[in-house]
Amino acid sequence: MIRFLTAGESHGPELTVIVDGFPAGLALDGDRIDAELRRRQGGYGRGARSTKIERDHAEITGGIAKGVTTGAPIALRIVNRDFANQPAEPAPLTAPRPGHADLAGNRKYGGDDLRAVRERASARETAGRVAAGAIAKQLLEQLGIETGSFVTAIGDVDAGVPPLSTLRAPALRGLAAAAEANDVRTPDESAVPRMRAAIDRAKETLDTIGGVFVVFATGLPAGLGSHVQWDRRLGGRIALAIGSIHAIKGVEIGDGFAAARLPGSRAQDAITRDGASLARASNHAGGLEGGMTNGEPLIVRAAMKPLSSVRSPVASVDLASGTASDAPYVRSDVCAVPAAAVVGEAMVAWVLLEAVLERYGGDRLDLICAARERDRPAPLP
Ligand code: EPS
Repeated sequence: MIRFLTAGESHGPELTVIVDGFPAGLALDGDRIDAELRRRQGGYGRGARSTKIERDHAEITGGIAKGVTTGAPIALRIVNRDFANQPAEPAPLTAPRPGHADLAGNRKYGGDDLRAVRERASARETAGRVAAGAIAKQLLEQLGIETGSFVTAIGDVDAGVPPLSTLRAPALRGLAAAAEANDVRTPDESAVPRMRAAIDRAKETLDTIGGVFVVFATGLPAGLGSHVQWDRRLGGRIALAIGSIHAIKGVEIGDGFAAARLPGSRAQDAITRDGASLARASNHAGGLEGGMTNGEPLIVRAAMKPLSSVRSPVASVDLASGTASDAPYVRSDVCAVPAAAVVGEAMVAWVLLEAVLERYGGDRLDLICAARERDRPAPLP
């Protein structure tokens, strides 16, 4: 069994990540973990904290010998540079901010300073997820599995992207590569200035803005996940992983909500023959059938709400005095959709790694690769 845990507060000394149950034998590239952390920190609309103060670096403090994983828990630390700027005795926060964990977290854990909740609920935690995901990606790559992402909408500005159900692996990878070249992480170059302008407008009007992103994976064997039990179905596991990301309010697999409007006959992916192999005419299913990968690209779409920390006044009630009081504005990003897409990749990579290790064993990379090699469908008669 593989799992990862994160700990640490947004403005505490550091974030801690422990990856437990990771196979032995992978030469882990720390620079590539840091490269993923940098991708998450970027994006147009991010605030000063992420772009100017923090320079995320994952220090590996356990689980590797001579650069290679040993099977022991992998421990990582990511220092919060902003810790040095924190006041020793900050005044308590007592008016909960709507949209955040403040009120529900205080009802749950008590206390007289909402900071205790918000410090851990902060999306800064996703730096730890991206570090764990970067480790997962390095193992998946050994099996030819790649993940990627791109942004398809910022607010009401849509990118021009072909129907996802028509996209094969090379096209998906091409879109992700195009998205990597701009700071809204969209493959449609013509949408970049409009998306940036929408973020500028949100900032000028003291507001925030959400959006939609796609995460995909290619090179997948058929049969990851299982139809036999609800909690082994991969669609549910992917939805959990993406839905657990801060500010995500919707998850779709393949055609998702659009499929609900189609007749059944048009929402299928016909099975065809391509030489000695099987092929699919389309990918409405987003690579999952019956809770398992079917060998086509996995395609997931997620909706991110606009961040709840808006500069304009938002009504609340001060819990200490019981009087009406605007929620305090605490520094925030205007838009974090490009970053959330990177987090989405990490979470999808993580779930796929879990499923791969369930199928091919989890102790040693060489044995996992050999088991994957044996798992090739026989040529058609
Ligand atoms: C966040 C609020 C902001 C974001 C932060 C998440 O932090 P601060 O209040 O310190 O400016 O910048 O995100 C990050 C620092 C990060 O690395 O993602 C929040 O409330 O969730």
